[in-house]
Amino acid sequence: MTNFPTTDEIARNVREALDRIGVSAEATTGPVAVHTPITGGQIAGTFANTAEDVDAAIGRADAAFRGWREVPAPVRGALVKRWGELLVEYKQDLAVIVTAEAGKIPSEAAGEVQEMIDIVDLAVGQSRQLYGKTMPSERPGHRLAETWHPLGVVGIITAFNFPVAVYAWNTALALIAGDTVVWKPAEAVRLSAIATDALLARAVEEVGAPADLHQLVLADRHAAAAIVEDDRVRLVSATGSVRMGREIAPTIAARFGRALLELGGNNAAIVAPSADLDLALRGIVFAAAGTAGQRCTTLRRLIVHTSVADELVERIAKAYGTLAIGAPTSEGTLVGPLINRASFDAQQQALRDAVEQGGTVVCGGERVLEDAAADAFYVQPAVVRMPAQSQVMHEETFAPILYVVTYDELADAIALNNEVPQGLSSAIFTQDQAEAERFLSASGSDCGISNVNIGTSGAEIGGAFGGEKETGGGRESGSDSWKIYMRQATNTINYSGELPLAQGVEFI
Ligand code: UN1
Repeated sequence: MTNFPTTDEIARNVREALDRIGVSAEATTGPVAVHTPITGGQIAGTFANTAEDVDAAIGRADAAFRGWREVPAPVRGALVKRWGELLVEYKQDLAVIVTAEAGKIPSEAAGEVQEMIDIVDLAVGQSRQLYGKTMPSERPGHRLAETWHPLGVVGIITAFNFPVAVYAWNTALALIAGDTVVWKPAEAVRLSAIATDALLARAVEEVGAPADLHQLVLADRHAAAAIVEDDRVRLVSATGSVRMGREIAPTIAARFGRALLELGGNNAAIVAPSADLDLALRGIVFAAAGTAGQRCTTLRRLIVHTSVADELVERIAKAYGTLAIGAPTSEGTLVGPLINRASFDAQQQALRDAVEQGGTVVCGGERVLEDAAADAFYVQPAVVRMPAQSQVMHEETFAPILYVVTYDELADAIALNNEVPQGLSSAIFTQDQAEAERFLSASGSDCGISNVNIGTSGAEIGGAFGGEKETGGGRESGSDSWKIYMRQATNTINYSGELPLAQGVEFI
């Protein structure tokens, strides 16, 4: 049984962290309540922006873009670098706020801030590497080249579960690309957003960049609709549910805006007969129960070879029995709360559906610590054996439920991996290289992330992050994702003094 902090203690810690970061008490004492999932109590209040405010914010970001796009990219990098230094300095404070608002355990909250620092490093380097290609022209005395230019205002919509990292993935690259940003964070995690934005504001001021190049709007989706609808927002980068993606994608497409969508994940791991089960066990438990099952990369489906299924399931259940569940602020806690009651209700419904579809709950699933925190929702991570990959396994339930099915042939396991509508992350545990390669091949996993001997979650920022099918197709953070934040221009320069037409066309 863990010790529970009082809501007041959490609020005090958050206030102190905000003080150090430089966020005034006024900014966090508005009429819209901010709750902590740790106790369910209210820790602050914020003001809500109206649709008019959002419109004005887009206008300011658009005006700032006119100047920012002229600033040389490496100089833009200097702003991002300073932001990164402040993130290093206030890492602990930001992590405290993330823990309070999202319920993450401290090492995961600090890890999330580390992702911000990492993407900043990458973006600063990238600011000197916005390479365009030069290719031979088919005509004499001509040069043919591609140039990358700033795009415009980027609208960033983020989810509660990674309240700061996903914003940083987008913002660090958008800023070095010469774009300006308007951010709509999830309503549950507004303090994390205010703190992150305050650190960026400080960096902007210190390096003398245009103050309006970042705009934070604390608005619900109705008030923030302009981010999706307004032509001035050239790219909308949105992380959230498939339902949200279905709603916004047609609107953005109708105005020929760009969309970068990071929607649901329903990630699977295959465990082959040759797998190192000790290693697989650790990988599975972190990926399935870590962050209380609230990552888009969380492991939700385990596809285990029949020959090792019983042993592995027993060992997972045993390991689950040792996981410390409770207030993330208590030493040793590994599994914190679900974000709210709706999330708990969805978890309960999924378990009922699983049982109805023939599943057997091996362990977990029940609500715990209700006496200690009546308004918070802690659950025991569940393992459910399913007779087949039925409907409930095709849906993403944002809670720690791990469904297990078995297979005999690798081809069937890969088919199960790919059968669901989502396509974010996937993994195989095997010591058979040919099996691993088949899983990674063109006819293997259809996901944006495919791993070998490592779980589905916890990706590094260096590789592009995102997934296929209902996951939305977007890629953000590392690799060459910077290109989506820029527009490409192809330039043909004629220094021949003649005017030969391409493809040998003859005219005047
Ligand atoms: C998310 O859950 O929205 O790979 C992002 C991971 C993290 C990011 C998850 N680096 O689990």
